[in-house]
Amino acid sequence: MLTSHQANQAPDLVGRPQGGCLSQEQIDFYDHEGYLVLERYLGDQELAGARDAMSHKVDMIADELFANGLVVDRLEAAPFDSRLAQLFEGLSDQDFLQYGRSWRDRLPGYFDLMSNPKILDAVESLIGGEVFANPVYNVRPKVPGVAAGAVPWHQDRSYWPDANSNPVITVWIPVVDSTHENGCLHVLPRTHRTRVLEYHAETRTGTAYTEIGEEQIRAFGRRVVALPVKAGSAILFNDRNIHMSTPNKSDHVRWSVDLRYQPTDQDPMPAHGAGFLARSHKHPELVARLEDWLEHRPQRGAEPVLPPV
Ligand SMILES: O=C(O)CCC(=O)C(=O)O
Repeated sequence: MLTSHQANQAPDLVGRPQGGCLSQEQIDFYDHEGYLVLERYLGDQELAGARDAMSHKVDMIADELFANGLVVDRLEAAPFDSRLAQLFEGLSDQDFLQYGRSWRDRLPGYFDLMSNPKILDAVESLIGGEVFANPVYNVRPKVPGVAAGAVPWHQDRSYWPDANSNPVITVWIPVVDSTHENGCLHVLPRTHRTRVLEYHAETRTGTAYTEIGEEQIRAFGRRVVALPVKAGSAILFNDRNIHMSTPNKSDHVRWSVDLRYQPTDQDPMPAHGAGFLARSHKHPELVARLEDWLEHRPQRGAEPVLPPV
């Protein structure tokens, strides 16, 4: 089924407030190319909470696979980056997809990462200091041999075509080194101000990822940029930037998260879950704490709801 949507042109690059940590050169690169790589932006300590949350989920999956007789060993001593791959070796894509192509569990480590001041500083440079964490964030275990690991060409906006939120900025962070072999991110530069292109749901992976046809990609006549980056790097792009990732041909899992942020005066997209107020210079007292997020409250305390700014 083909669908087509038009999105408004991007106001994200107009009248951007001062603040944040990016240099003018970095902002100019983002404005021009539609993405920005911050190499080794976060250290091991800053990733530790998310990594623990991922390990916790793998423990739960290992227990379930073991209980269902699908594995004979929980592989508790296996390294973080290969345990999930080893658990699913010999199992089917369907076995893997029972757990979802990506995860959105409410585990404290993910909240810590989404609230990381360095991430918010970078985002503030692009959209100002009133920052809402969009409900769509994904923890991605890209497991070798699982077709759902490779994400076809798409614009994130094709997942929320009717939302009135603009811009939504993705901050994509690998928790292990992301390489050509394990399926790094690829972008089509200078597509960030493009309208939302025609797309369809692909039928190869069992996930119905949204996909832009190859002819449309070729029509841009643009060189694809592969972005292999070290663990803890951050890749920023908006929800009209066209991107994809390749299959994992390594023997380990390419763990990553994609976090999303937008200005607070935009549609909070409740149909996708509860996001949260991550930073506010105007209302710092309302910034959500862990307990708010765990209770699906978008801001500190129960009432009133997030005020428009
Ligand atoms: O992590 C990947 O492989 C793809 C990520 C992606 O498509 C996204 O963050 O929108």
